[in-house]
Amino acid sequence: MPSTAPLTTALPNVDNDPASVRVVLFGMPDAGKSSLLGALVQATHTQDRVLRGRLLDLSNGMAELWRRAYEDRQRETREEIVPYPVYFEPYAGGPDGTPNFGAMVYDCDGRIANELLAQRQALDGRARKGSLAQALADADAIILTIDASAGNEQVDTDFREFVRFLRVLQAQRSRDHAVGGLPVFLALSKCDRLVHEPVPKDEWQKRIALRQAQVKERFAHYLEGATGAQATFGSIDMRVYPTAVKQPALTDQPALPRTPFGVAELFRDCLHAAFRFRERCGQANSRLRWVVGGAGGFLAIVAAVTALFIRSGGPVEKPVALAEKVARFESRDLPLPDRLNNEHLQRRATELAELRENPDFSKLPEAQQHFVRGRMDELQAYLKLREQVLHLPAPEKARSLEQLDQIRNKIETQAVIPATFRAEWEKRPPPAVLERDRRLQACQKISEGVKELEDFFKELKNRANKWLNADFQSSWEDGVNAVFDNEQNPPFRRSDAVKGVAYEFDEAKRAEQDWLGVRHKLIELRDLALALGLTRDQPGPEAVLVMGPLPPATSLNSFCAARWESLRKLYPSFSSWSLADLSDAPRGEARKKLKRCFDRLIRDGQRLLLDKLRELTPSGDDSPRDWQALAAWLMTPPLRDFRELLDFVSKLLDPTHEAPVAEAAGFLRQASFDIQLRRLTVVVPNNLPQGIMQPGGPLQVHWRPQGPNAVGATLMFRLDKKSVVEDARERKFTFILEEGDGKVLFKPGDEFSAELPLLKAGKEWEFVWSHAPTASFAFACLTREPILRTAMAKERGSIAEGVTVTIDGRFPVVPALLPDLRRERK
Ligand SMILES: Nc1nc2c(ncn2[C@@H]2O[C@H](COP(=O)(O)OP(=O)(O)OP(=O)(O)O)[C@@H](O)[C@H]2O)c(=O)[nH]1
Ligand SMILES: [Mg+2]
Repeated sequence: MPSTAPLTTALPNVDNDPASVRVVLFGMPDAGKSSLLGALVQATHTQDRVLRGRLLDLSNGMAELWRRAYEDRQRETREEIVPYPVYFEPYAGGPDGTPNFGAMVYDCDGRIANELLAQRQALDGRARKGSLAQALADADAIILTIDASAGNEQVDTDFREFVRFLRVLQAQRSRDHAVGGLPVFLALSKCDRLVHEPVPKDEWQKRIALRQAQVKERFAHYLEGATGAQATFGSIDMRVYPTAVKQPALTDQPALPRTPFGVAELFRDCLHAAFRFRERCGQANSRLRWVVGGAGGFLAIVAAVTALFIRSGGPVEKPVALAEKVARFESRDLPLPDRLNNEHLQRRATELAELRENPDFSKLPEAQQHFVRGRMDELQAYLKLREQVLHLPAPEKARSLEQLDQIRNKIETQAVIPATFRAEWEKRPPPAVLERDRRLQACQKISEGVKELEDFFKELKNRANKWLNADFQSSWEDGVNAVFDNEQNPPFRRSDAVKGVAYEFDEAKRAEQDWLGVRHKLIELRDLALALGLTRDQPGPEAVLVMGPLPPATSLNSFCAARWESLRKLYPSFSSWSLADLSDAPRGEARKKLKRCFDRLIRDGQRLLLDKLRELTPSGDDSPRDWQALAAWLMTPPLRDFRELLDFVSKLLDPTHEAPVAEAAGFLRQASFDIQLRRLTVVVPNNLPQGIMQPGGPLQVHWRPQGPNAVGATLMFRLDKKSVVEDARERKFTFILEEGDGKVLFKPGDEFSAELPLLKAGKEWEFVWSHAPTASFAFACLTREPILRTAMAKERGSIAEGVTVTIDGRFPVVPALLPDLRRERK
C-alpha cells in the first residue's frame, strides 16, 4: 500500500535544507516508536483528513516499518538513529496557513535512548555527529513515547527518567542561551492493549481517558518531585496523545485491524509545532536552543522558566544566599546509613536538585560545589541501586533452582554496588544494600534448602522401599513406623521464613512426589499386614482379618459386622488394598493369611447354611425345595455383613472371583444344569496304600432322573491308551466318550454316579464316585475323591486320596459355600 503520491511542487532536499524541521521519536526500548512511524504511513493513506494534509515518505523508507507494524513482526531498531525524510503539504484553508515544508523524522534505538536517560551518555553540545544526542540537540520537536499498556511501575520509572532527561535539557539550555519553547509531545502508545477482551467502544474510550489522566498526574508528580518547586517551572498544561497502530476488537464496531488510532492527530500537531518552533529559531544563531516548554499549547512551561535560564549569563556575583543554603543542608545532613534511609530520600533529592540547579551554583566555592555534587551522585547511585534491587524478582518468587540461579545472577550483575561507594556502603549499609545482601543470602539458603529436601525425601523413599520388599519379621513394624516418625522431622518446616519456600521448588516437589508414591504403598502394606496379623507374634484387635472359631452365642453375621466396623475404622483406605501391588515376598505371606481367613469364613458359612437347612428339614436327605429356600435366604438383609466381608476377602485374594454368596445363591436357585461330558481325565497318585492301579475297563457315568417314567442314561468312556502319561508321582488316564453327545440335563434331585474298574496283580478293584456333598446336586460327586474298593466284595472301601477327575465338556462350578451333608455332625 505505501506509495508516493504525485507532488504538486518540486521537493527540497530535506537533508540539507535549513528550513526543514527535525522531529525525534524518543523513548525506551519496545515503547512502540518504530510502529508509530509504520502507523503514520497507514494514516497518510486512510486518514489524510485528520492529518489535514498530505505526507510524502520521500525515501519510501517508512514503508518497511508499515509492513512490520501490520504483519506483526516489528523488530528492535538497531541503528542509533534512522532518519526518514518526509514532505508535508497541509491542505489549503488550514487555520494557521502553514505552507508546505520538509521534515526529517528520526527513529532511534531505545537502548541508546535509555543510556541517555540514565546519563550514561553525555547529552551536550559535544555530541557526536550522527548520534542520537546530536539529533536531540538539533530537534525542533520531540515525541516521547510511553507504552500505555505497561504496568504502573514501568510507567513510573519511565517518567522519572524522562523528567530527569528534560531537566538536563534545561540545564543545557541555561548554558547556551537558546530559544525557549521546544515542543515536546507525549505519545501514549499501544492503547489497543488497554482492553484484553472485546468491549464496547465507549468502554475502551473510558479506559484511555483514565490512563491519560493517570499519566498526566504522574508526570506532574515527577516534575514537581524532581525540582521541589513547581513554581520554578510554572504550570504545565500537558496534553497526552493516546495512540495505537490499530483498534482493538470492539463489541459494537466492525474489526479495524489496520486503522491507526490517534497517530494522525499526533503527527499533525507535532509537525505544525515543529514548524512554528523552527520559525521562532530562525533568527537565533545558536543551534542549541533548549528549553522544555509549552509548545502548540500542549506542553507549556511558563515563560518565567525561560527567562530564568536565559538570565543566567550575567556577571559573576557572590551567591551568598545559596552558600548559606548549602551550609545549612550540610549541617543537617545525617551520616550513613541514615541519610539514605527511605524517609529522607524524597526530601534530600528535592533539596539537592534545588541547590544544584540554582543559576548561581557555579559561583559557589569549589568545596561546596564538590559537596553538593558528591551528595547528588551518591543519592542518584543509591536510588538507581534501590530501584534495581526492588525491580528484580525476589528469590522467593523462583520455583526452580535454575530460576533461582538466574535471579542471583541478575542481582550480582544488574544491581551492582557502584565501586565509588562500595567500601562506605558495605561498612554502613543503607536499606537497599541490606536488602540486596538479604536477597543474595536468601538465594544461597533456599538453594541449600532445596538440596536438603531432595536428600530428605530420597532417604525416606529408600528406607520405605527397603520395607516394601522385606519379609515380615518382628522388627518390620517398628522399622516402618520409624520411617513415618522420620517424616515428621524434616530439615526445616514449610513455615520457615527463609527456607520454607524451597518446598515449592520443582526439584523438591518432584522428590516429594516420589516419596509420597512410595509412602502410599507402604501405608497400604502396613495396614494390610496389621489386618492380617503378619507383623506381630500376638495379633490383637488390629488383626481384623485373622479369624478364629466363632465365639459362642454369636451369629456369623454380627461377627462379620463387627469386623467390618473395625476394618473401616482402623483402615480407612482398605477398599484400595490389592495384593497385585506388593512385591513377591510380602505378597506370598499375605496371600497365605488371606486364604486362611477366606477358608474360615467359607467353613462358617457352610455351617450357617447347614443350620438353616436343619431348621427347614430337621433330619434326613436334603430336597431341592430346601435349597431354593436357602438361596433366597442367603441374599436377605440379615446376612449382609457376612456377604460383604466374604466378598471383600475373596476379591482381595483374586479380583476375578465371583462374589461367593451370590454365586452360591445363583447355583442353588438353578432348576436344571446343562452338563456335557466329552472326555474325562483321571489322575491317580502312585502312592495309594493299595498300590499302583491300572484301569481294567471303560469308565461309566450313570444318570437317573427322578420320576416314574424318566429315562436315564449310562455314558461309556473308553481309555485312550495313547494318551496315558506316567511319571514318578502319578498316572494320568484319559477316557473318551464312546458314543452319543454326552449331554445330560440334570435336575436337582437326580441320581448321578460313576465307576472305573481297576486291575492290580490280576485282582479286580474299582473307583466309585457316588459321594456328592448333597443329595440334590449328585453330579458334584465327580469333583470329590472316589471310593476305592475291591470289585466283588462290595465292602465300603476307603477314600482314594489324591484322585481327581478333570472334565472336558460342560460342567457346573460347585460353589465353595455348598455344605457337605455327608460330613454333617449332629
Ligand atoms: N498491540 C500493539 N502493539 C504495538 C503497538 N505499537 C507497537 N507494538 C508492539 O510493541 C513492540 C515494540 O514496538 P516497536 O515499534 O519495535 O518499539 P520501538 O520503540 O521501536 O523499540 P526499539 O526499536 O527496540 O527501541 C512490537 O512487538 C510491536 O508490534 C500498538 O499500537 N499496538
Ligand atoms: Mg524501533
